Parts: sequence; structure tokens; C-alpha cells
Amino acid sequence: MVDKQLALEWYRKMALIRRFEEKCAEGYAYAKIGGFLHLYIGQEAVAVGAIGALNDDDDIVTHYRDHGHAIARGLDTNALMAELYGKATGCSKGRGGSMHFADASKHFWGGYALVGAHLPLAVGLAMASQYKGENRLAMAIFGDGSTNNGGFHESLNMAAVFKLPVIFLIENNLYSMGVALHRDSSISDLYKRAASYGIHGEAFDGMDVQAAYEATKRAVEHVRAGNGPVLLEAKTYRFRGHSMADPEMYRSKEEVEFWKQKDPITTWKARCVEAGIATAAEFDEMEAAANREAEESVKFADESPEPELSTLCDYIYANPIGQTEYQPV
Ligand SMILES: Cc1ncc(C[n+]2csc(CCOP(=O)(O)OP(=O)(O)O)c2C)c(N)n1
Repeated sequence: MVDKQLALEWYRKMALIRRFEEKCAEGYAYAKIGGFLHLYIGQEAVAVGAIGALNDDDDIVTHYRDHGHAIARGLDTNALMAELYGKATGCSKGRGGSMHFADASKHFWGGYALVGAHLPLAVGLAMASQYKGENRLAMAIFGDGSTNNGGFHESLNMAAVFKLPVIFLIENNLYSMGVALHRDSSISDLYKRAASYGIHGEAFDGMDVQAAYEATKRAVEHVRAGNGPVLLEAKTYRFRGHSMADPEMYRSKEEVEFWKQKDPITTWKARCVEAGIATAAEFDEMEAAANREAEESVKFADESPEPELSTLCDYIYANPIGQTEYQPV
């Protein structure tokens, strides 16, 4: 087992992600949150274990199912909930919503809505780090669906050719929207695609936070030693639909139940209690703290101001050209 501090920190973060996202689902039902909302529930061990193995200044670019990654990286939950509520206090000033969480100060360069399109950004960040002789690596996080996309193949190839410090992390939750993995991929062990580029590939149990941490630590060592990129595959599962509008006709209730038995939060707690790392009461306390933080984020978002109408055209170009004030017609 790992040391107590780390074990509890992982639990605290996984519980916070879960509680935060339950509040997101509520906010969506009350129409406080609009647009797309893709929940991460079930996959928490991947974000917490993998991001926990990085340095704080390693760069992260991720896909639209980004809440768990942002919380694991330590973004402020008030600013995240406010972003979902479209408020001026949001991490992207209320402009981005669920799919575009970002915080440059945390080297968290964003959720991206286009499947596979953000992988080249990670390659660029890694290239900049290598060129400047810095020790920073980049992690690109994406779903299994992205591995059939040109951006994936081009990025792996270029990163391999230049031996760039990138970790490509696939969150294989078995579905790409409503399409099962076996229907859109020629192989089911996606990490094996690393062989096409002559780089190291490895799969781990994505329902186990310790496995996620240890596999990523190995990848980090490999990459930082100058051996080029690594392709990691987390075998995981999302417990909720693809997004909030998903009747889930493509999978059975039995299958979902099977995976819920592997819930990364309850299983980690059971393992820790059994190993004598912490008591059930200590876990209850962490649960209560996660609840409080999630509730406070909702209050903060609710009470925050809407963006000013006069700022409507702000942040469209990095350096605004011409008129930036909104002129009602
Ligand atoms: C380039 C592009 N094509 C199609 C879509 C529509 N789309 C949104 S999510 C998604 C499925 C992606 O699945 P996966 O990469 O496995 O990630 P998951 O949702 O399972 O986390 C698709 C096809 C898109 N956003 N971008």
C-alpha cells in the first residue's frame, strides 16, 4: 500500500470530483447549467492517479469530459462551478462552459470539444519544452474514440520522431458516444497502437487509483529520461450517459451494474480501511468535507454576476482588433 497521506489525498480528490459532478447534474436539471455536460462519474481514479504522478508545472491538455482532470490538477471548484453557470467569475470567465475548463496558472490548457484535435497541442507544448531545455512534460488526455482520428496518429508519429516529452493517456471507457469499442476499433487493447510508432505503450486498471498513479509514474520516468513519448491506456467506464441527453440504448443495465461493483471510490476506501491506513470515521469526515466544498461552489456560482454585456466581444482575439464593444442593432 501507499503512505497514508497520499492514500487519503487520492480519496479526498476522487470524492470531491464525484460530489461536484452530482451537483452539476442537479444544476443541469434546474436549468442553471446549459449547453453540453459530459460527466466523468466512474472514471475518477484515472484523473487523480495519473495527474497526481505529474509535477505541478507539467502541461495538461484534455478533452471535453474535463471536470475530473481540472479538480485533480487543483483548479478552484468555485471558479469551475461558476464557469458551468456561465458567470463572470468562472475559470474561463463564463465563456467556455463544461467543455472548456482552463487555468494557465495551473498549466491546465483546457478541455477541447473537437475529438482528437487537442493532441497536436500537447505535442507543441512538449516541443517548446524540449527546445528550451526545460524539464516539463505534456500530458494529452482523450477518449478511445479519439484513437481513430488523424490527430492521434499524426501526434504520436511526430512525438516519436522528435522524441518529445509527451504522455498520451487514453481513457478507454469502451464507448465513443453510442458506438462500442469493438465496432469502431480494429483492436481492443489500444495501448498496442504504440508499436506502430516504436514507442512504449502500457495499459492499467483505470478503476484503481494506485494502478493509475504507478503506471503514470513509470511513464513519467521514461519520458523525462529522454526516451520519447509513452502511450498509456486506462481501462475504465463511465457510469452515466455520454452527456445529459443519452437514453443509453447501446449498453445493458447489467453491464453498468458490473462496472459499478468496481467503483473506484468505494473500493479504494475498503482497501484502505482493510489495510488499516485510516478508519471509516476518517473517510466519513473527508466525504463531508467534499460535500461542503461542492455545495459552497454552487452557492458561489449562484451568487456570482453574469458577464457584463459590454464585455461580449472580449477574449475572441488575443489582441483585439477594431471594435470590441458590443453594439446592439
Ligand atoms: C472531430 C469531432 N467529431 C465528432 C464529434 C462528436 N463527438 C462528440 S463526443 C464523441 C465521442 C468521443 O468518444 P471518446 O473519444 O471515446 O470519449 P468519451 O466521450 O468516451 O470520453 C463524438 C464522436 C466531435 N466532438 N469532434
